[in-house]
Amino acid sequence: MTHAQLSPDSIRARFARAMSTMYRTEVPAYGTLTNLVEAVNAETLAADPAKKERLAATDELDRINEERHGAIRLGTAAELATMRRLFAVMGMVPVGYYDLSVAGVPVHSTAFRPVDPASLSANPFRVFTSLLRLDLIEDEALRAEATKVLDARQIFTPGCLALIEKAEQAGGLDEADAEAFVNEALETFRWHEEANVTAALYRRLHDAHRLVADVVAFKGPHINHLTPRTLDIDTVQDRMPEEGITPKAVVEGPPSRRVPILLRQTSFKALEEPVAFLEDGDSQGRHTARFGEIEQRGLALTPKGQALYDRLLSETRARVTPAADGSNASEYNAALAQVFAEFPDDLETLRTEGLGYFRYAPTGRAGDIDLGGSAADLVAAGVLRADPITYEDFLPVSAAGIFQSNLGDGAAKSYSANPNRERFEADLGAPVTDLHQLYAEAEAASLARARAELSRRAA
Ligand code: OOG
Ligand code: NI
Repeated sequence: MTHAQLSPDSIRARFARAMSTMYRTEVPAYGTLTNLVEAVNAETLAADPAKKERLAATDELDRINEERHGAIRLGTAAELATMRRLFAVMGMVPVGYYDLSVAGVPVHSTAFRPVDPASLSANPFRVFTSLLRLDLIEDEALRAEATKVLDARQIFTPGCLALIEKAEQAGGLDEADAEAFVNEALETFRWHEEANVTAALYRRLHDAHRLVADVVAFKGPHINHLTPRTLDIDTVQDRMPEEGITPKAVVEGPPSRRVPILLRQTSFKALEEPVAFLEDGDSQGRHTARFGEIEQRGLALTPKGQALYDRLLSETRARVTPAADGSNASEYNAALAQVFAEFPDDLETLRTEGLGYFRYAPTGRAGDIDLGGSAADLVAAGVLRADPITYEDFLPVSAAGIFQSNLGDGAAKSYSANPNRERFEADLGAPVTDLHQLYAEAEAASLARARAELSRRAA
């Protein structure tokens, strides 16, 4: 008899918990931050029963305090392709393509995450995964050296590779193998103090771009942050200094609103770490790799809503470009609030104007209604309720802001906008899933279920 297999959802939940435990030891400020976020979440829910009820209705209440996203940066196509297989064992697939070259960061990225609503509510753990683009580095000799170092490293343990293969062949892992897989996979994300290069090469990589040094100089893609989800980012931001944490001056994303949309994020520099380089003598160095971040998630926007968001954000940034040192933060925040006044800020308008995605369910109230009517009619008649679908993805401009604030001031270089999704997908070995399609499907499925239930009751 074969042993029962664990679901990918429960392997992912175990892995997320193991990562969190590891990161707490590696980066103590992360522990402080998660305690603060949990306290503020509890206060927010106590003060706002309607919010609590809505989160319960969309199956998010239980997941909030365990919800995390992390980020890694990879060096080669082969690493990216194997990472895809590793995440697949935990039910995480690549969603979205983010080109960050526009913002002066030589990477392009995707997010590995679960996609179906039940898996998301079980555990939504996601990892923002970037691939270094050495093609954007001008110095040819340096590019060749970096390639040589990257090609020689192996970021996965032999045990991890064997278990990925076993999971692919058997269609899953049993309890003992899942346990071993989580432990082996964790090794890839751990911080390694010993660098893969000499101090001299580190310096040259660093001068080309700090991000190049962060990827090439180390034995593996250390997890560089693990982000808890807060229900009130402004309050957490305000209270962070009391805990000895100094956040970046500007919160990325939309302004503070009655109805949160998309994603708001802020980060702080967590740690400067000692590094042992590959030679005697002047071999001790320091590297800032890891940081902290918090996020608040809101309504997922339709392409129409996203286009409005993109336009208003560009308008804001054309008025005030946030300075890296935070010196014009209040002007930026004022411009953001002013420009975004144009974005409707109540759920009903957001829904009826087709700006956001909603999940439909019967209210339980009977009505003398035409069951073939539109979703809007059924909601207006009081027989269906519409709850906002939460945005599960990332935002390229915000991600660039997070990268830059943690790479240090002056890290931005100018590259011309240079998206290359085809190349990314070839390196990944699979297409990335379109995120709007996922939300549209979730909305349509909820509506179909709700209609079926209404008809059953009417019969
Ligand atoms: C990733 C930065 C982007 C986010 O939440 O948008 C990010 C990185 O620094 O590797 O984490
Ligand atoms: Ni992040």
